[in-house]
Amino acid sequence: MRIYYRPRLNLDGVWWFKLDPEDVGENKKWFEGLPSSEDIYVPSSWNEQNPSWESYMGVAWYERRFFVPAEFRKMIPWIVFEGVNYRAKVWVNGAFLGGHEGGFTSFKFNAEGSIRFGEENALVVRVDDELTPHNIPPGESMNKTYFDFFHYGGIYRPVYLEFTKTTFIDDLKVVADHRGHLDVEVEVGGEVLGELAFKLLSPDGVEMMSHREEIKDRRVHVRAKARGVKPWSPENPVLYKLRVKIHLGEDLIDWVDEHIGFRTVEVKGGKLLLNGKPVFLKGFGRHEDFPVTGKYVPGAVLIRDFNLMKSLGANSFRTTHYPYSRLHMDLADRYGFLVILEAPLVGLRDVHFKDEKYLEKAKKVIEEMVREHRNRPSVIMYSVANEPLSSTDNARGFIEELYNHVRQLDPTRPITFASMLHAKDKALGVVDVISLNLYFGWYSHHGNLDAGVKEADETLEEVHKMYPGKPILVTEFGAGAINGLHSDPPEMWSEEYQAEFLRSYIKMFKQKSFLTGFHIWCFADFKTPQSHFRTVLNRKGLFTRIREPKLAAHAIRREYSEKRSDVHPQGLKRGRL
Ligand code: GCB
Repeated sequence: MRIYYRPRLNLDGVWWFKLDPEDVGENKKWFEGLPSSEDIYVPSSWNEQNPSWESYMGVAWYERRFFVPAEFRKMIPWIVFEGVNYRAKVWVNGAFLGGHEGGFTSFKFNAEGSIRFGEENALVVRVDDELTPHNIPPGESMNKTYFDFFHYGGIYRPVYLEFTKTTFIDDLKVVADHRGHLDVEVEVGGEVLGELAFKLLSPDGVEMMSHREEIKDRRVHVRAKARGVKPWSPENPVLYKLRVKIHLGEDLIDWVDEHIGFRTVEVKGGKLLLNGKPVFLKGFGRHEDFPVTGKYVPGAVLIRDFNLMKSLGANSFRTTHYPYSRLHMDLADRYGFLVILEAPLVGLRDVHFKDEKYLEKAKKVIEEMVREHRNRPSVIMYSVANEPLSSTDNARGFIEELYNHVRQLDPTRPITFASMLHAKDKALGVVDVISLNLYFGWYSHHGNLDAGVKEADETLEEVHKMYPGKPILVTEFGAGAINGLHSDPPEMWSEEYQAEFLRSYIKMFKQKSFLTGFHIWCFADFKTPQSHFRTVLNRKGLFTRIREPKLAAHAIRREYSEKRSDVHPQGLKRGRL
């Protein structure tokens, strides 16, 4: 979690909006000001704000007017977008600032020279959410996607202006292990001058360490050992403050507090270790999805989600199927969740594995994701893809490229991807932890849970035999339930079938010592493209879309809050969350 002590101008609120189905706006110079408009709220996806925009896919324009105080005149104005789906082009007062492709990572532009101080300014953004097989994630149309979640468009994460002096902290990379080793790299932006001051503060504000040095280079690297630190863990998610300031003489030039946790993640002897001890992941696959706001989940709902997950005894989730918002990840650090951070590379197939350009684009997205979230103690693993059709050597090569890319960006965390092909997957050998999505008894053996669990059991054993040295994580298993639908005996879509499905799978998982955890698919119902096998929503949630519990939530509370030694044969102690 990072706090910048910089002047900030929040641009959340009502903006002007105009659809551009014929894509004429750029020729007609709409970037100088929209000719007509409707109201839209930012941050939030556009689709549900007006019934006629619900299934709109294509180009749309946004405009926002704002005032910049004259006293910021000597500072550099940055425009920060935390998330726009999918392509964005940005103008300020008619001047083009730049563009960005990719819906789930943030980007910013230096708006020096185009912002008017002490005056009104116009920010115009062209957003294009057209789906193509070359998008990340890929698809063809609203209801023909290679991924199973609704394709929401627009500026759906916060937008703000931030002001820095002409020397500033451009980037910060922190590695902090459970023994107190600290490795900090600061990238200085702008003019190289001044002095960098570091401090480590305990959770109650006591100074534990400090260091000052003159800035001679863009990159300042500090290694240190902090004594007596408490390790970060789900049981005790203790966050320390790494305070970085730039001084020039008497003046404070920039100031960033990074809230860090000291913890170590390793894969050793077929086990996933947290702070040197085996750890068992119990949790969920999830989505950023909420009625009306779409892909923006308001803070209050996120806090409810974390409290619900905790109350169920969960300690982990995967950011299925894209990096989540900064606020979402900040809460994961604070609530002590063990997060698998997933890249938005969902449903890749042969056309992608053969395409050099697509590989480059995938690497860029991964790099943006790693840079944005690499200092978080909650992120314990990266997932480079979900359900690639990786039964070929080409696919293995592609996953290997992604693996090596992440490895080089961050050598400290294990890497995985979620496989639906199991033993037939050629890329399992590449990664550190094997992740499997299992749906026997739902998509096959309809309504026959015994047969489904048996096949899931055999699949786990088969993959374990092929890769005996690797921990296996079940990244998805689940069944749909329409809330309020009951049946005895349990039948598909009833709350009872879902609860029984999860209980039977978990009973089988308890016999597998090579498992390092399981994530239920999924936490809450979420909107999907229309199709004959979805009822508007994907109903595999333990909670409805507005977070009301289904029967399975109660069943899982009992399963997850059992002593971990009962859940897991290796005798781990129960952690209070
Ligand atoms: C999966 C996918 C997930 C889907 C889920 C389902 O394997 O990873 O995105 O939503 O199955 O419910 O079919």
